[in-house]
Amino acid sequence: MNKIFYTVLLAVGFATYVHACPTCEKHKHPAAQQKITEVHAKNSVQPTLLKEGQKIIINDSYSFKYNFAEKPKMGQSVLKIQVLDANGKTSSNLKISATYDMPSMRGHHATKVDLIQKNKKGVYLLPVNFVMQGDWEIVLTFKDTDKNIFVGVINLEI
Ligand SMILES: [Cu+2]
Repeated sequence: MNKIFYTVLLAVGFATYVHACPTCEKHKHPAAQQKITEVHAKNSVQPTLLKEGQKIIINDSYSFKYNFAEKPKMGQSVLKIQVLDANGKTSSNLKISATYDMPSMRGHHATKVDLIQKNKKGVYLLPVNFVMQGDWEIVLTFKDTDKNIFVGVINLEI
């Protein structure tokens, strides 16, 4: 009987120790970083967390900016992506694909766009259908010929 008691005590003690462990990966990283790690597991390129309106460097030849045509809300929104070449001119040389979903209920609204279409000005336009309120994640993958050169993640709340 005593043996069992001490075994249980030891197990509880160990569980408490593990939970409080300061080096534990789970507690060290903020939520956004955890999401990024999940995305990373599916891509060979290290994903970058993106911010609307900011210039994001892809490589020596390309950079891009993104913004929503209007403040995203329930229903259809349009994400605009403008790729710039080394001279700062709009470029439509890259292929961009996208996936989007709700991280809190992964798989339920998972949507894939294999090739984002461009308008006449060479700006990429991604229609995103936010069918629920809550947390959303959009993953953009940029390809030069057939090689992935950049993966970006957008996290937003609807
Ligand atoms: Cu949902």
